[in-house]
Amino acid sequence: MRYTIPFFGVICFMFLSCAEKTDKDERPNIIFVLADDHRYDAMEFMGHPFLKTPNMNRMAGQGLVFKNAYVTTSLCSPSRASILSGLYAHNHGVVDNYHSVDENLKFFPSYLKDNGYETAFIGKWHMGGEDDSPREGFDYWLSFKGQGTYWADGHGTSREVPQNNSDGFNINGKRVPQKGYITDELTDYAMNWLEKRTADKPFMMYLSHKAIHADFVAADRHLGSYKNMVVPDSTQFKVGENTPMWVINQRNSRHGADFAYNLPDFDINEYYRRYCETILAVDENLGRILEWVDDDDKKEARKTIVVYMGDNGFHFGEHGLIDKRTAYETSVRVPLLMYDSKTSKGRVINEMVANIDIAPTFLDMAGLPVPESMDGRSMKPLMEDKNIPDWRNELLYEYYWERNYPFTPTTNALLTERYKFIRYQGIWDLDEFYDLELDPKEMKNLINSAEHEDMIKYYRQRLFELLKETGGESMPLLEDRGNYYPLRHPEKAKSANFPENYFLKPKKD
Ligand SMILES: [Ca+2]
Repeated sequence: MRYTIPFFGVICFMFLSCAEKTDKDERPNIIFVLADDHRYDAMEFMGHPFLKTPNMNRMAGQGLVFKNAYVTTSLCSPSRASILSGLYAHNHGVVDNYHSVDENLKFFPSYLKDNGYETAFIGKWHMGGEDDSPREGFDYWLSFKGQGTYWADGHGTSREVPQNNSDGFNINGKRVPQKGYITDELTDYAMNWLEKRTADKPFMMYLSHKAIHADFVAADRHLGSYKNMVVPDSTQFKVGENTPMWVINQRNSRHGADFAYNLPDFDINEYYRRYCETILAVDENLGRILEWVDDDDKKEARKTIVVYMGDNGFHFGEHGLIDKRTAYETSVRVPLLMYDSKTSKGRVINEMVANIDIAPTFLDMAGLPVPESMDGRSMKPLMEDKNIPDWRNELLYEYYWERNYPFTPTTNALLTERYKFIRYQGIWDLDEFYDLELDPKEMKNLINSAEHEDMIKYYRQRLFELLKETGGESMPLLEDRGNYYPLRHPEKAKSANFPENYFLKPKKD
């Protein structure tokens, strides 16, 4: 049965705005569910034409929806490190998917554990490749090496995925075989941990799904659910105006719509259907957690907040691309939803928030000070519907070139609610500037627009100011590791021409 307390009365209790006045044990429990590569619009309540996500809808309808949630780096390991540390990639140093984390880096679970929280990590860690041994800050640990696998026997996979492996789970240092479908099984372990725990202290559980990472494999029960459905917006395959050469060239690459994963017969509609079918188990299993939280008989459940987030987005043909990494909307925007059992009315929060805000928020919710070194900021006041006049209205974005996928350059961007400036490092190419209000699909690059010249100049300057303020003026240079994917298809899209304005204009007389 659901409580019917007036909404505003609930907020204070719900998010413990009164933390300092309450007993330590009244601090909230936190269940953080992280999905991999879940783009912001792949949820039913976002108006998706066929995808059904009843539990994400419920979180949105009865909880908080952060409409403008971003990642500051759109790649698995760097984004995960930002979530855990509250730092930009240029400060935590995890700038690719291949290197381990600096041992001196302290993640938010350690702060919580040191201050009386029971903590659990269950799922994909993916920082440090082949090592899935227990990390600092967790009382309970279950993880797997690299990308793990959807099924232990690998069925349903259509290609070899780098860093996939079937070596089972590492549970508190012991190898245990994987038995079932990964999303179900990780949630089984999560539910089991919730049911069996006896400690008389608040908890933080970090459930980190393998889904919905490529190569997408849905649970057997969901196979064929979206048969014959196609990518909703086919206009997205077009190349826009003044598109940088590297984008046009990436189209015919491992991360391009023409030669995705270097498969000559790649079918993007089929791939998208598989993505949506794989989301179904994430939603269903989220429902199991919401059900636990909704159980009025459990005191523990009533003070629990569930947070659902994606670690980065994913292109399905936008700009001729697949994968993520870029500063485009479908890559940088993520779902961010919050839910507890006592709130019945949903609320949309429009402020710009990011992966770097998760750690400060959780510390703040636990009544702990947010270390000054953290780049992110606590979202707790926004959760409490407070007016925060100095909340950020701009956000830094960065991506560091990986030799493995040589087509996407090092990228720095400045995002505001309406405009986006994107700068590339180390290549002979166009930068980008978009008016997202007039051009939400980023099809018209205004970088050469005379009308926007002053604004672009300001954005460029501001980008460097923010880099300087946050210590982002130097770039880590890490050793090349992993596979190299330079292949192009000889019969697909040709190389880009240089932009017209790069050519010397002949003199008129
Ligand atoms: Ca990811």
